[in-house]
Amino acid sequence: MSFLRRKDKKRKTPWRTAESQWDEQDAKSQWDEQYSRRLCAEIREFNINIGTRDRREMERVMANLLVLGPAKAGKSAFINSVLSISSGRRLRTADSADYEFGTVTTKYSIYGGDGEVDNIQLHDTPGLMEQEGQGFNSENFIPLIDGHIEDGYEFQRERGINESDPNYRPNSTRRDKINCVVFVVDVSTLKTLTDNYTQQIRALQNVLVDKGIPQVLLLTKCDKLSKHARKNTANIFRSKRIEKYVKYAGSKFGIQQSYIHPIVNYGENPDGLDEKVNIPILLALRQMVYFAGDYLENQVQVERSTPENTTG
Ligand SMILES: Nc1nc2c(ncn2[C@@H]2O[C@H](COP(=O)(O)OP(=O)(O)OP(=O)(O)O)[C@@H](O)[C@H]2O)c(=O)[nH]1
Ligand SMILES: [Mg+2]
Repeated sequence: MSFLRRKDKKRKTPWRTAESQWDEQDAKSQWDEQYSRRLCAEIREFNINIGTRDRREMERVMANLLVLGPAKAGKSAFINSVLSISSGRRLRTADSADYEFGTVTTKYSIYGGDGEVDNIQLHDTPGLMEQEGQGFNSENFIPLIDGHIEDGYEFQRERGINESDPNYRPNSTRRDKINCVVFVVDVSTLKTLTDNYTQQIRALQNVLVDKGIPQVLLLTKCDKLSKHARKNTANIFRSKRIEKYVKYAGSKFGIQQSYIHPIVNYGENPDGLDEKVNIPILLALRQMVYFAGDYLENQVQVERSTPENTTG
């Protein structure tokens, strides 16, 4: 892994290109407010066909994004960043802090649904932790993605949710279910992330593969890894070190590189918004919404062919 320690050099052209994830327009766009607005509009206006091939019936995607990852990875900070971009001002709705022990988030909380991008819901969870019985309880994973857990559920260390819990939702609908999972990893800890975490994440990924639910990976705190990204977030796709870490994360988690998004979250200082910070976050969010839409469109077709399976 010595390549991960090499000096951070800046490329003349971005390493992410139109061939890998970006469209032609992305590759040509100036990183300005107009581009940030265009990305918001593409996210907000993304439609899927819930009719048939012959009688199309378009519906706006409501993306239900489940955010998972190690404690302190920046999950809640990502949610606050998205909510801030959507509302046009800095918000700190989800609890996010530099907390030495345990996980700051202890409850399952659902955010979103208004502002510039009003078609996404972000589902915040407690962080994964090394010790069993702490943080995210993986027994809750399947009930969560199947939409059986209501907003506000306090995670229990010793047991997963069961049907007698007040936050248990017996009959979930398509609107309650998760349609894309977002794994969040702090890029500055990627190299030292223990096998315990990698295995926990891999186990969750296997469930998603079985269910056909799409997943993406966010690499947060790129400002800590690259001085170029720290100086100007627009350099995130020009930093050779970040490029290498994206490749490394791809092999560590078995995820295609174009599904891995390096970002810098808005931090604890209350400064305003900056489109150079917004753009990598919006590029990631756009892919999540597209993936959620593809999955939903597919689900609608499956439900149509088996009408008795509309609830779960
Ligand atoms: N420099 C930097 N700090 C970040 C970034 N993202 C998050 N942080 C900081 O990292 C710390 C942890 O962030 P949280 O958002 O609370 O992390 P979390 O994954 O929600 O943590 P738990 O809820 O405890 O699992 C906070 O102090 C954040 O301000 C980033 O991109 N860059
Ligand atoms: Mg949190």
